[in-house]
Formats: sequence, structure tokens, C-alpha cells
Amino acid sequence: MDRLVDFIKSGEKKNIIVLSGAGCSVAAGIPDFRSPSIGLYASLQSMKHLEMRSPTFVFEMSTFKKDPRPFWWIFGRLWPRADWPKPTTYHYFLTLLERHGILLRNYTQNIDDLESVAGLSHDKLVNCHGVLSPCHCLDCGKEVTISYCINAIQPNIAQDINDYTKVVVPKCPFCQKDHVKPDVVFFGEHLPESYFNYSNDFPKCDLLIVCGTSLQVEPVCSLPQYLNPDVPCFLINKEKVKEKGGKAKKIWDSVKNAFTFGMVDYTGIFDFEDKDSFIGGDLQENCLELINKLGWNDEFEALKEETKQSEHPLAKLISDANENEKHEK
Ligand code: CNA
Repeated sequence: MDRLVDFIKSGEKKNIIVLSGAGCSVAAGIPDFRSPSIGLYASLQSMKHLEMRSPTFVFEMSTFKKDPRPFWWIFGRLWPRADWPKPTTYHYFLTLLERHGILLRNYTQNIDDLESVAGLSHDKLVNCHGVLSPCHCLDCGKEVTISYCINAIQPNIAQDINDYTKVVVPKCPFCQKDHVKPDVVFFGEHLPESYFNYSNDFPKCDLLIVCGTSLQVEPVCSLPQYLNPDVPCFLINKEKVKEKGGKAKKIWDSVKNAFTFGMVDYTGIFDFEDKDSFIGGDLQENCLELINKLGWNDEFEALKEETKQSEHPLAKLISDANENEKHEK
């Protein structure tokens, strides 16, 4: 951690990229995918009829087209809840990096938009997998609001369903079919245009911070390979992921390379024995310690105060829609 603090304090790093994932929002009450017992994939194992399925199948386009119920079940678990989730210390740390003029971009795999609620500017944020709003009907192509879908699936949210065949699916208000899907990126779909900024951003980046992700989802998990080779990377996560391996692995790799005509093995990204560092443990505690060590405490408290009234963008959409409905009645 002190190494990261020194880099930031030195003022020589001005183009930091933060690459983030679901672990950043767990403290806000949104489960991640792969954490044992609390993760959404673990919940899937307790679901009648689905326990034997591969965890990613819920987010596959082919599954959704065949049967959207597993998705709307997991959506009910992930979102929304009675009290809207609040940004975490991590999200405020991100905004503080921006306010100190050293954040080039945050590439997030999260779809919860908590970065915006914590005051991060729109142009600093790349939502690689989209956000939950709006939705589109895959059958007639019309736009449908997220509030419409959330109202339609209230029964899924109200009770703890463990049989996906009992799940309610929103019907398209235009064509009455049941393939209304939030504009989040499923496996097999294109990523948003903003994602492709990576080809400008990563070569400019002078320090990479990777947080709360298992780095298993392509193509986002391969973004670090576009960095210049000497750029230091920090992984702040519960466990080490994508480690290049120790000296023994290097020797083995060189033997392997000799037989594979020097093709590079990209499965490992972080070189913790050399230029990269791992900061293990709880992300929120680590971000708080970083804020303390950087002497940003007052700014952190002021930022929390400043954004206290910020409403989640989806909360506003939903309350506006409910108001309109009342007036129409
Ligand atoms: P993942 O595979 O579930 O990995 C999460 C990682 O975070 C794991 O390595 C955990 O150990 C780690 N982690 C969890 N809690 C903490 C903590 N408190 N401190 C430190 N580390 C922690 O999730 P990924 O983001 O890697 O996978 C990408 C998927 C997840 C994207 O497609 C997202 O859309 C999707 N997702 C997003 C959300 C959200 O928007 N909040 C929630 C669930 C899933």
C-alpha cells in the first residue's frame, strides 16, 4: 500500500486507470458473481431446476431468447431493493482521484452506476457492460423503461423464489411478447462504443489499479495487455487473480515458448515478483487506509456531505414514472 501512496503523492502519475468489478459494490449490498456463498452464482446452485447449470448461462443471449425467466429471477436478487444502494468508500476514492486530476478513466464492469452517485464525472466513466436502463424489446425493438419492468416483476422481488418457473417476466407493452431486456451487455453481445476508447487510454496510462474483480470476463479482463510494459499495476482484491507466476513458472514458460515458437502466454497479467503489487483483504478498508495515508480525509468527508442528497439515477427514473402513472389515473 505504501508503494501506491508514494506513487500518488509523488505527483508523477497523472494518468491512472482504475479497472473495476462487482467486488467494489458488495459493501453497498449488491452481491457479486463469484464470491463463495454470497455471490449470485452460489445462489444459483440453490435454485430448483438450475442447480446443475453453468453459472454464466443466465447472462447468455441464447438462454434469454429461449427463456428469460432465469434472468428476471437473478435480476430480482441483484436489483432493486427497498433502500437504494449507496456508494462505498471505494466509489468516493475514485472521485477523489478525479478531483486530484490524476484519474484518466474508470473502466467498470459494474452495471449499478454507483460511480455517478459518488460524483464521478460522466466522461471519466466507461460502463463496459452498460447500465440497467433503458430496456429494449428483442422482438419489436421498441424502448421500454426500467420502471415498467421493475413494476412488472414486483412479485419476484417481494418473495424469495427458489423455483425459477414461478418467476414473473415483463411483457412488452407494445407487442406483448416476453423478451424485454435491460441494455446490459450479455455474453455474445457487442460492447458499448465508449469501451473502444481503451486503444487510446491504455497506452497513455501510467498506473493501473484493478479492484474487486476476478478478471475472468473477456474482453475486459484482457485490457491490461494494452499497457506499456513497465507500467506498475496494483491489484486491490480479496484474493490474487491472474498472477504471472513465480520463477519456476518463468522457466517453464520459456521451455513452453521454445516449443510454441515464442507465442506469448496472456493468461497471467500481474507480475507480483517484479513491477506489480497486490493489496489483499477488504477493498473498503484498504480504500479508507489509502485515503488516510494520502491525507484526503477532509475531502472524503466533504465529498460524502456534498453527494448526500444525490439520488440514484434509476431511483429518479422510477419515481418519475410512478408519478406520471398516478396523474394518468
Ligand atoms: P466476480 O467474478 O464476482 O469477482 C468479484 C471479485 O471481487 C472476486 O475476486 C472477489 O473475491 C472480490 N471481492 C468481493 N468482495 C470484496 C471485498 N469486499 N474486498 C475485496 N475484494 C472483494 O465479478 P467480476 O466483476 O469480476 O465479473 C464481471 C461481471 C460481474 C460483470 O459482467 C458485471 O456486470 C457483473 N456484476 C456486476 C454487479 C454490479 O453492477 N454491482 C454485481 C454482480 C455482478
